[in-house]
Amino acid sequence: MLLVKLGGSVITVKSKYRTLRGPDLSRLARELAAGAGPDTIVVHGAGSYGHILAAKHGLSEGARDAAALSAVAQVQRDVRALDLKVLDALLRARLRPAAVPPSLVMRYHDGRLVSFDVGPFRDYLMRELLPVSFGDVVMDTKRGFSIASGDDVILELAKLFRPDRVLFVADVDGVYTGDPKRDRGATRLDVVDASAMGTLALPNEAGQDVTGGLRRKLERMLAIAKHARDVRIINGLARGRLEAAAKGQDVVGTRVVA
Ligand code: IP8
Repeated sequence: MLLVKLGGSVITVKSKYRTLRGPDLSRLARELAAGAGPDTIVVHGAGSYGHILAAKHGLSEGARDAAALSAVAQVQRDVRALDLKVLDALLRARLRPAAVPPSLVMRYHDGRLVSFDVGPFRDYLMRELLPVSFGDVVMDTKRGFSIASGDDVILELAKLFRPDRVLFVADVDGVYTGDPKRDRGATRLDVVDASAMGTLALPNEAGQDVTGGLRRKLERMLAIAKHARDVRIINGLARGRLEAAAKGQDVVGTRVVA
């Protein structure tokens, strides 16, 4: 099995509210159609369809007042709007996507996942459809609502399906010793493991990313690597890489090993 996370930074312009990177999304969908086998699940991030409003209203801490509850409704609607764009792109690429919204299959308590219904994923796969899930606002039995990252969905799927390969499609070539967008001396690492984490100059602060900065994301990937044979971060803006990686080829990127 192949799990693919299309990062929010590669399918949207993360700093501009509800702005799609349409041509990149269409190309990535075509690359998936060319490279991925039938046993594949796609999960996408929320990008600017989720993080900007969720950060503004502090939704990762829950939602109780009227303004926050209105933001829950708006963000749920916005991430679905993005999901429809992803479904459209996959359909144009002649795949058979079927949406599995986390708000219907995941439940949290005080910010922690307490239940995950894998049934719809399994049922669509059995019927030869391509399950597509995404970062979402989900119900939380203590805080009202919580944010489920697409990475959290991937972690649960990895535990249950033990995939051969998990591909995190990002807007950079992999994990660097520093910030590759600012520090020209930053070098890419071929492999990252738990021991390397301590030596990396990773920012702890997440900015507008309500599901954590790079450190938090890498921690999740390390957890995912315990349940998958091969976990990699690759650059989705580099033409052809997703297709090659989906075919099992060894492309430029960073492997995450448990
Ligand atoms: O972009 C975040 O999901 P992610 C979900 O996969 C929301 O971390 C609603 C901000």
